[in-house]
Amino acid sequence: MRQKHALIPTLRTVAEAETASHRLLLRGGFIRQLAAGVYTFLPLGNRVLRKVETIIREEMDRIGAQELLMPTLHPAELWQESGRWANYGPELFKVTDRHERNFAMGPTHEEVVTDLLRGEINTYKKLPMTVYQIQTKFRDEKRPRSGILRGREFLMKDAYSFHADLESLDRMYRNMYDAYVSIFTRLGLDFRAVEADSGAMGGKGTHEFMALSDVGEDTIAMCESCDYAANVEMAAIRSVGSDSTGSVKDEVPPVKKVATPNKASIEEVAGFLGLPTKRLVKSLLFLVDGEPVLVLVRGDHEANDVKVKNLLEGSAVSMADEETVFRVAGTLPGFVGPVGLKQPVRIIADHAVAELDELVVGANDQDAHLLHVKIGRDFHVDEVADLRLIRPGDACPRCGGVIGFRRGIEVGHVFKLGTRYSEVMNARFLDADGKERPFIMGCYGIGVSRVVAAIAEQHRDEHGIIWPVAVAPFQVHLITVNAKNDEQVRLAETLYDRLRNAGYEVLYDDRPERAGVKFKDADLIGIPVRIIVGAKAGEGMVELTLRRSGETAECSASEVQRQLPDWLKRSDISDQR
Ligand code: 9G3
Repeated sequence: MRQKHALIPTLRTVAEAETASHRLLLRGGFIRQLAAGVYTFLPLGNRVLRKVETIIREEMDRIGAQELLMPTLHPAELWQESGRWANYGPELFKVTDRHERNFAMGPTHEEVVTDLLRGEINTYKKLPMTVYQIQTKFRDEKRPRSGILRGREFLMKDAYSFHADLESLDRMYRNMYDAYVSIFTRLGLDFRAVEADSGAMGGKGTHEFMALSDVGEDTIAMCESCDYAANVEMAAIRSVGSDSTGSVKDEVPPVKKVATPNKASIEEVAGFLGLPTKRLVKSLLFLVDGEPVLVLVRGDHEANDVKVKNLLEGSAVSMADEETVFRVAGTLPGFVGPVGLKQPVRIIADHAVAELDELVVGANDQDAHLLHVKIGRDFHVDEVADLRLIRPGDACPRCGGVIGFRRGIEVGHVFKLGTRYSEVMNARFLDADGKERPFIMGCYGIGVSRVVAAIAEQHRDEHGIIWPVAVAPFQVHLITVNAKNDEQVRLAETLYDRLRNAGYEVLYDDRPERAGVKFKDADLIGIPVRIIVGAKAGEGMVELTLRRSGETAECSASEVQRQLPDWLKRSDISDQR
């Protein structure tokens, strides 16, 4: 492509843009915003997007997934069948057609694909079957931000697999998992597959693929010694013994009530009583599907809402409002405790609480706490479980090593759905015994447009993006230092034709701009190998430069073609982490 007539509107500065990738994608002329969370991919951005898609298609086709293209306009009826029309709230874009019929603009396609398969497949002989698409999705995010990292209209590869039994689903899940490892490796991403929570999706078993980045919205608990990695929402706590407290006293003195005048926070009470926070216990009243449940965690720990929800199999889990706290405990949240509640509630305690010899808890009385409380003697615990949030420094649940926190951008997510959709939508097949059974399903997503931003986050310097060769908009950036110098232009034109005829993708900066401007733009655009045609054009000499390392070498124009394969390879090797 010749830059003189190309739509590559580079910018020296951009006003807003809190993340580097957003700033550089705007400045490099890759994207432009149309509305909040809605973006145009300009020619360079589009070329990167298409390369990402090609890599994804190759890996999907390799594992036998069949590509199709489903609509973005979904009849409301399908979403009503699955029960998601009402409960997905404002994030679900809804439109009405000229006949007043309601549609959802698809945020995902479980309903559509399940409807498709229930109409076309009814025998186990046709299973397993996996289909996928690369399609536009719509989600009315409350706060779209960071450019295409979290848009309201974005490109997703979503695959869906249909099985007669769980073993078959497990095989496809493994194949998809491995395909994702290949995809993200080929894309040049530094990523981790982490155990995740399947959330509202139901089903058992799910992994998120996280591109490590400080601008990532998710926090990953990662072990420094083994390859354990989990979304902090899911990270398990190493079992008993890791939280052993001080002396084991056979005799706990009777409960003693102490005044703790307006000391509501754990830190204030601990300070007032001259105790470490780990000797205190937080009593948190949750509402799980409307039922109050008292959760006890150690004062220096945080309750993990996702673990509470998963333990209680509750779909709606929230902290109880003050009115409920008053009704159940008769006091303010800071003084709630498990002893002397106004009404009996289910009490579940984290392992670390169960290991304490005695507890300091709220007295269920304004400005008072109880000392020397003993589980079993002074109150009954219904269940002891892993309910707390993992912390940096905790022991790895798998090997006991040290857990660290990293932030990540979720670029992929694979789920074992089971019959979550096929049951409710009556999508069934006849099994080998002639018995009708609901499809067992899996679903697998990659945020294709988000991946472009994740790559830009991980591959950049202060001058611009540095595209891995596999996704770069072009392989070679050919630049004349002085477009008015005949010798330079002649040599550049010759190289341009020769390289393109050899099958290379070449962006040729033929603009009559000052050299400084052309090099600044080249840094922003980030094409891996640069060929500079300058003063020595008359001698048939050019310069080769790697965008990533800045490595430069003179080379005769006739040698360029032989050298390129090695220079392209060096561009990526210098990036190996
Ligand atoms: C909605 C809206 C937003 C949503 C969903 C539904 C996320 C929704 C989860 C998934 C699960 C998988 C197939 C590809 C991989 C991910 N946001 N999810 O279901 F109505 Cl408004 O999309 N789907």
